[in-house]
Amino acid sequence: MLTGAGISAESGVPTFRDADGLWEGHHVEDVATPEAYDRQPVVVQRFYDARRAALATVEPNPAHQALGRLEDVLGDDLFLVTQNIDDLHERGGSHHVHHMHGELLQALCRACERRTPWTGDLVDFPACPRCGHTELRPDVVWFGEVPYGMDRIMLELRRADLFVSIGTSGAVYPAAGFVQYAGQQGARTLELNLMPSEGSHLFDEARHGPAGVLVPAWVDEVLGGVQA
Ligand code: BJW
Repeated sequence: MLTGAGISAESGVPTFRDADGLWEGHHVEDVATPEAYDRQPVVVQRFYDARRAALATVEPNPAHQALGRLEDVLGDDLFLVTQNIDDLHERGGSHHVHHMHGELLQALCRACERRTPWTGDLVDFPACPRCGHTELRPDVVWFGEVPYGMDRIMLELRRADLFVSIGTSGAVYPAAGFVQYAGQQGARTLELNLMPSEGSHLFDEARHGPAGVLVPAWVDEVLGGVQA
């Protein structure tokens, strides 16, 4: 299962490419690159500091909670990979979440390359608690960087008998290619999204509407089948 920004939209976390395509006044492509960080580190740190602070003001919605319930029943048979850097899946009851684009609540030291849980700001370039260098950046995957855990993701896509994509535009690779890969390996594919995504035609089935409605209904369907 793959999730994107749309699953957190009803919690009040803005998506990247809906409405005016701006995230707090920035195009994501202008701030989510290593080059942008090298050019304007303060702007990029402020962008992520604002999002980290906003995370404390939002709550998981029924879609996150439904996936938590699904994990309770399916256990290791469910592999949840999210492009989101928020922690709403975890707060919604999921215990095993693969964050392929990193996590907002972690900092990555560019000097020692170690990660540290982080809830405060980074704009003042605090010292890394592990090595003391002032080289902490958000632990997120920018354009041109390699997403986390790709080997594991590809393995799970090969194993899958069902691939479900929730709330993602299909505009960013490699995640946008998962549907084709999983389908070629024999999985049935299902899209749950507010509107048809760029790759909607690649899915065996597509259902369109808000995640907070579609996901709980779909989970009820699956659990009805499992528990019958
Ligand atoms: C709802 C809803 C509701 C709304 N209910 N739905 C040319 C061609 C092909 C590829 C490339 C290319 N040039 C460069 C590339 C590669 C590049 C790329 O894909 N670029 C594109 C612009 C084309 N990709 C990379 O660089 C990646 N790395 C890479 O490829 O490394 C090489 C490699 C790969 C694999 C193995 C080995 C090597 C890295 C990509 C990193 C993306 N990072 C970001 C920022 C992360 C940190 C942060 O959050 O700031 O990740 S960009 C941003 O986009 C973020 C998201 O995770 C990602 C995807 O966005 P998402 O989640 O789909 O959100 P939206 O807003 O686009 O869509 C929301 C959807 O929800 C919409 O469809 C709505 O309708 C829907 N929705 N409300 C249900 N209530």
